Amino acid sequence: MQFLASLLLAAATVQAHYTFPKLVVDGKAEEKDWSVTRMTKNAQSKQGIENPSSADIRCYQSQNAGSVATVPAGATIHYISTQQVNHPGPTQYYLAKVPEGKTATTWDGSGNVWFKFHTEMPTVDKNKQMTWPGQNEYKTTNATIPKSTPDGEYLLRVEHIALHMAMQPNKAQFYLSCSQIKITGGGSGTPGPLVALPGAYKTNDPGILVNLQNIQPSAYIPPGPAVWSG
Ligand SMILES: [Cu+2]
Repeated sequence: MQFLASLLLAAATVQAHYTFPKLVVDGKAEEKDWSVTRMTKNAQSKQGIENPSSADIRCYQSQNAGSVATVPAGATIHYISTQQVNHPGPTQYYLAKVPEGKTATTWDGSGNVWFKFHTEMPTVDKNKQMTWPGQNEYKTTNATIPKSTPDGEYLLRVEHIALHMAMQPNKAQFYLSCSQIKITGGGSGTPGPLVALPGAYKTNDPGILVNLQNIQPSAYIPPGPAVWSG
């Protein structure tokens, strides 16, 4: 019985983590897992990243993907999650434009190239727990690709930051994926501010090292640069 109990406990722990293997654009999901989304190192383990300065914070990838998804500017996107996104914390989305002479299927996303176009603030639920939009769903929350984003190939990055242990340093958990996309029908906006990953996050950022019991929802500060909304 002891053995069974610990097996069940181990299973429950694994259930608490997740990956985002499938991008959905205007309601249409990529054909199969990891076809435009780069397979992540935790595809099996589902473990999050705890060190926000680690190289894995960029895309956490084990390999590039084979294809590139066409995404119209103004499209609504989200990701399918392998498990319930059950931890409190924000979902954020970033884009990085593939430089001249490179392609989305091979580029590594290095440099001051990433801008954030979506983040979220918490509310308090009926149990007086801080909660974020989309918590406990099997998908990430929706975001809109800003209409004025210039055409071209990009890496699209989703992250969910799990904050249930975040009162200790390096115990927030980052769950993320990057997809290879091509934006069409866009505009002449100038996205920014542009940041590097790793680089944009520090262990003691107030949105990463945070005790959710001790703050009001409106006092939460999502980590990273300001949102560019086009
Ligand atoms: Cu978990």
